Amino acid sequence: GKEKWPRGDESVWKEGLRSADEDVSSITKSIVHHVQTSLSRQAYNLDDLGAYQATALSAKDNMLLNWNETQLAYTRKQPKRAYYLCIEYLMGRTFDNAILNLGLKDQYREGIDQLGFNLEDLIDKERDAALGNGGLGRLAACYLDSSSSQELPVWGYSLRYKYGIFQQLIAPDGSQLEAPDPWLEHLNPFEIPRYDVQYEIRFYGQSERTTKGRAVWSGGQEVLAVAYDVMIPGYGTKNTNNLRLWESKPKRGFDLQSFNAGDYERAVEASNSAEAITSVLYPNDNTTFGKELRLKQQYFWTAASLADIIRRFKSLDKPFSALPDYAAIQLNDTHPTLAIPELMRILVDEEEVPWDDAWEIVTNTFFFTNHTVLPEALEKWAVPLLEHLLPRHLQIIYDINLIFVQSVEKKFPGDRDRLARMSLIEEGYPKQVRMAYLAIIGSRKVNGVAELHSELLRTTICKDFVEFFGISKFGNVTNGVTPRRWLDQCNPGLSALITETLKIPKSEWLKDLKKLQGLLEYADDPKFQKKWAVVKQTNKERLAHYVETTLGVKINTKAMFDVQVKRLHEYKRQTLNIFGIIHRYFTLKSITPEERKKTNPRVVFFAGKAAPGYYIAKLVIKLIINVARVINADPDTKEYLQVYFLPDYSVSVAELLVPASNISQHISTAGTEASGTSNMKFCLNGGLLVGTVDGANIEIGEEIGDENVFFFGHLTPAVEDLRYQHTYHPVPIEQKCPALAHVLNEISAGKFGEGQTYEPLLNTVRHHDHYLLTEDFQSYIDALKLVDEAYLDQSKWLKKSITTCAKMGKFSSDRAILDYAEEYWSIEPLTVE
Ligand code: 4GP
Repeated sequence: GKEKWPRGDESVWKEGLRSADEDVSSITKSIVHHVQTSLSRQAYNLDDLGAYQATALSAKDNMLLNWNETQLAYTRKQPKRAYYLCIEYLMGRTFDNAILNLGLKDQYREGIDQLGFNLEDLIDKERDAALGNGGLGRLAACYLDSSSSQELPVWGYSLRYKYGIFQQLIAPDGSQLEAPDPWLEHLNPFEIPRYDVQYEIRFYGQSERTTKGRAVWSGGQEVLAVAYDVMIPGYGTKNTNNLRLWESKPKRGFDLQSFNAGDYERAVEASNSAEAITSVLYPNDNTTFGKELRLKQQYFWTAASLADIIRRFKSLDKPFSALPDYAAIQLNDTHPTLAIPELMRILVDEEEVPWDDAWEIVTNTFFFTNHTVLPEALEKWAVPLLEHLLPRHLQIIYDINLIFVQSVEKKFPGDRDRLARMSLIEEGYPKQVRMAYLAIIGSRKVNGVAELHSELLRTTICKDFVEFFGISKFGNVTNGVTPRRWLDQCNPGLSALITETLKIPKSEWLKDLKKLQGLLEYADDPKFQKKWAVVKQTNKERLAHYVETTLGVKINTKAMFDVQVKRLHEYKRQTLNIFGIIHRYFTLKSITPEERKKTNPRVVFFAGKAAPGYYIAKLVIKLIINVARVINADPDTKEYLQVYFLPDYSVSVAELLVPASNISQHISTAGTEASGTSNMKFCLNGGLLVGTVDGANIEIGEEIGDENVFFFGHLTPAVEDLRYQHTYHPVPIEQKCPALAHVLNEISAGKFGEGQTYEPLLNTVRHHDHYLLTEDFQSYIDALKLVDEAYLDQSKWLKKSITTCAKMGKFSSDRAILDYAEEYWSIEPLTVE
């Protein structure tokens, strides 16, 4: 039946409702309105930044209408929802994506033009929301886009860091310097502060056990979590999901007693410590950081998110046993694992649900994805720290562990080693809680992010757990990327060419990426190849323009563009690339000018940040920059080889690099890169791939044909043996790989600046060589030779490029999110009318 209007005169309300802007004139009206009111400025004193803000506010209004309807539909229809808990969301810019998803980009362009501004200039005024380090956070952003676009009821939860990932500056000597990223220093048009949504979060204090496994946790410090909502517009749909970010605030402004006594510093101490929780994103990728403040962040975020989820569930008036029918909670890596003992605490202590029933609910509500097998990334928290900060949670973890270990003992009687291996508590000084194990036993299903990675999980980290729970608990969802941002938005030329060629509306292939296959029939067509090449060339020129304005250098856009952009990490082997470049440089120097003319000119781009405390990674940046300096200045070779390091890599810089690459490098030691997602972005934009047989590279090869990928290097099963050999039967590098030895010796000898500087880096290769550069260098060089040869035949190359793009359908994040929805969360699309 029809619902009763809640208050006042319904028609007056309805008349007052704003309707969506659909034409240019309503858009310009709304922009002018925001200039006049929200910004209180005028045409006389409006600069690009102000114009951007007013325009963004108008786009936000349009998104908000859809957002409101979406939330109302969810509340009314009560579907099962999924909650994606991720400590990082690397969103990048919002405005361009928003008007594209709303289908209003042309209207905005014209309106802005009429107001005397230029759309691209305004787009450039937006600062990236960089609340993430790399792959993990960007994946989360792609998944939110896909959840809205596929009309799935999904919310994200994270923290509203005041400072995102640091700004990277490069000192004259090539060192990385870090500056803060005060991304909120101007108005952020795309967030809605929800002062009405607040929770109190407790830290420290005492936990007194009572009866029936319950306890009372009291005392300590209480901090407020305040919600900020970010709208996530779907493409070609009204569905607009929500990303809720928590900000920490002191519960009481300051300590009045100290204030009155004149001790002002003391008075604001508590308030500072509360605000510190969400002040900064930890700048580490694929590594843990065992600091108390990080643990505080994790608990603050998971506790606030759970309080919010439980409040919403309780409004449905169902028994707690129904929670898994209404909520699936995705633990994205181990960072939110405290949600497991926190939900136990809420159910057992606050809601008086018996322990076993509570555990049944918990283990049907959570799902866990692992994103890396690197040992330095496996989170463990010291027991004394946990006990101090979260005394009740430690008790709960011990109780969970006791029951679990008993059940393992029952299944494998007398197997002491197994019990020690599987225990949530690792012995030692101090004892540590193994968060991945807690996530595994507390979740309904566990998955990795590419076939190889999921298989490695099943046979290594999770092996004992597979034997205990059975294989069906351990699945795979290969990562994906959103084709909206990573093709349509970043490469409008290619998007238009694809639409024109497929002869279907853009919205059709963008939401069903397998449709790209329709391009295959044109892969050999010289006319189509020509158009394809023109788009690539335009993108290369766009990138060259950016490089010229930021670095002040002109680059040869006729050369092959070769790109490696990602976090600096030893396992990702930027070193292999820079050593390969040095090798190429020496080769070019050793041949005659005539022979040089026959070589394939190459411009190599690097970009990426190193964690501020990661000494070797920072040395790699320094080496790249100093090698570039020498090579770029050499008159003998500069036409054939150029190297650039673009500072301050970001989502927005990636949007320029990805469409411009002819070839990109994904060259991690086999078995170390869980998936990789930029490999997908480059291929989707018709760039070819040089890569190891690792992560999602393998599945890309399966889809597009191995003949279209330049694979090289040892395979995963060989890696362990090789490392063993390196440790117990080391062979000097001169013997194992003379070409690489020569490169290292020249660096030591000071060819690229003070050789001594690089010794610690070079020694990681000379001794032990954990990442197997000496093993893979020769086949890497050989693969690059094949690249050069292939590039000489442009028609064949273009065919490869077109085929690659055409067969990338699998790697849409729409496929991935639907996989999670069906196989894991059991949620269904709900179309907002
Ligand atoms: C990354 C993995 O290193 C990368 O291979 C994967 O594509 C990405 O997650 C998304 O699944 N891991 C991290 C991390 O960023 O911090 O562990």
